[in-house]
Amino acid sequence: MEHLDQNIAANPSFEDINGQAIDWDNITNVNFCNNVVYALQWNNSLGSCVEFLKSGKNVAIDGRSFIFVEGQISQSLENLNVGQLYRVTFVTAHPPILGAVLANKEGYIEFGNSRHVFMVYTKQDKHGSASKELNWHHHTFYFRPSTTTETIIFGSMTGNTGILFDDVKIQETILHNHDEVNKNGKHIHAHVVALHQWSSIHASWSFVDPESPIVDFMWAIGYTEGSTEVQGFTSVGLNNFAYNYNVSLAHTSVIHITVVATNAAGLRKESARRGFARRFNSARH
Ligand SMILES: [Ca+2]
Repeated sequence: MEHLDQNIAANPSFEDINGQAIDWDNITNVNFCNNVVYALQWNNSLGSCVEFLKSGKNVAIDGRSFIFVEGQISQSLENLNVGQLYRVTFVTAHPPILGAVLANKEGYIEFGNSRHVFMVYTKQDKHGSASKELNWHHHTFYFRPSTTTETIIFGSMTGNTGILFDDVKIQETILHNHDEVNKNGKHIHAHVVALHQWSSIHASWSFVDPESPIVDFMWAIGYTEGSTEVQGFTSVGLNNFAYNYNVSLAHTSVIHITVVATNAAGLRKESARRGFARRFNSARH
């Protein structure tokens, strides 16, 4: 599986804005939604609140600014290759509501007719209040366009007080059918986000069976090759990717993801991949 370098999202890092940005470094008491702004190339849905945050320090994941969204923003993507697999990666974080105890939040991404919900975990300091420091979560999803023009939407679930987004990448993916790639497990990609007791695991894969079409994928997560202590085998149908936002990892740095493809003839092919549980931000206080 190869991800092409070209990012087809416009203004993907929310650096170009129409309106006034809020200076992160001078935030004392955040009062969002007084003055709604627009990210160039992005549309705000009716009733949504969108704000820009800017910092001279390295607060954004990419560039200097990032976006706060309560409700949803969207962008129309054109000249898509119908039926091809596209990868969407982005980062999210909680907005800084100083002194308040935060709950975990949910956001969603929509592309064409498919919607995926993701979690944004909180990080609390020793006193139980929220930290001003951002804990960016990395997310990965895959989509297959059914027409050459599709709308991509990023949003926060109803009842939430909004989510920060940065660094959107939308890249076309090419699936290869090379035996040597299939043998060494390089056709499974995985990343892990671990934040205190919460973790999420994203995995994607490419299997090609030249003799009989694949009809089902199952994936499992464990601490040794082929094992399932963290997550038992779970079917994801014909999806080339899967995610689990509710994972408890023991204190270990290695996880193994096993994917089983079943073809129309009922034959199964198994492949395992070792992933490293990168602990984003977990050492900071
Ligand atoms: Ca940015």
